[in-house]
Amino acid sequence: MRILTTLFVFLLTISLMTACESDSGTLPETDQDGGDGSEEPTGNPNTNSSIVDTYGLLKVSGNKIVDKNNNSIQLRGMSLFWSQWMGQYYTSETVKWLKEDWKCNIVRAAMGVEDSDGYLTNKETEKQKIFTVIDAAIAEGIYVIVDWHSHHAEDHVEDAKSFFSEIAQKYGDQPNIIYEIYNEPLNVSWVDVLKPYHEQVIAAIRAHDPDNMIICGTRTWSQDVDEVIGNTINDNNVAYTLHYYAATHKQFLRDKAQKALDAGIPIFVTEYGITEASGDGSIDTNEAQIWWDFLDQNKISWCNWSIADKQELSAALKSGASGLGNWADDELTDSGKMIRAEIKEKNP
Ligand code: IDC
Repeated sequence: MRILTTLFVFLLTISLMTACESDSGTLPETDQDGGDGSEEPTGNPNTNSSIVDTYGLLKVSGNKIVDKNNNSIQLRGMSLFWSQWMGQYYTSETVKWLKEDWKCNIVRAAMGVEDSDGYLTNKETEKQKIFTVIDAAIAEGIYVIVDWHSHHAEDHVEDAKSFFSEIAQKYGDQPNIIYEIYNEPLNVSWVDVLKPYHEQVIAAIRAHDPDNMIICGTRTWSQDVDEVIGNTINDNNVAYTLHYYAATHKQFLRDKAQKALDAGIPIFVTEYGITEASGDGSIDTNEAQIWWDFLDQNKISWCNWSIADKQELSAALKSGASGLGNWADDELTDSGKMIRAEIKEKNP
């Protein structure tokens, strides 16, 4: 009898152990390594995985931006202001606040190039600000656009090549990085000036980073996306910038965007305002909504201009708002409040 009891206890123990082992084998696994394309992105805020863990490396596919599992996605976030004039917001705390409080899943670091005290005169200082924002975005698990904020980039091709080459070497293995290699060209030819500029800078990036997304500016302050039709850049992860200011640019610009989309051109709105093109003047709430509907219908990602406390209507912050985030509601401007509400409502 005693032997039988011992045998029974032994068998019970074995079967319990086996049950435990097979249980642990079915625990959900997190997929943070690129995945095999089989699961839906959830962006679930209740899990510990970040938006970049979930979506991974972004790619263009037809006229859409897709995640690592080939699901189309739309990002919404904020552009910082010219780095040389609003350096106080190029901090890890601001990036953290924009993610946690505003629910931004992307930020744009707008490195001023030519104008007074820009990158061309203060290379190390301006570059360090961009590094700070990139490092913060990586720590927070959100996307970051590295923007060559220039209107004359074709005059400084070698500088752009060496800057982006350095960024690609340092950060090219991180899925967070998106390169915007020319903010807003003026009235120069796509075929003769802009396309060759982009091709040279892209070659410098691709020498170190074969796959992160690169966004190219288009003629007339990045409005003429339709000029790219039939003349796209030969690289498999390039999108094109469309910029608008809702109180100035209306249906005519959506028509241009639609024409490009219909021709399979992927568009990324790396910068827009709900004011006039000056960044000031007036806010057009009605037109802002029409644009948001258009962007949502077409799953176009965007960043709003801008995180700044300058006295102008497009600035999101009131004068003196801290560079450490933690902004109270009454430190946000009308634009800041509207944009924050839109991001919080729509982002996962
Ligand atoms: C504007 C700033 C303004 C500054 C000006 C300098 O809002 O305070 O004096 O730059 O050029 C853009 C540009 C962006 C502009 C913005 C508003 O990318 O740099 O910022 N805008 O004019 N394109 C269309 C509008």
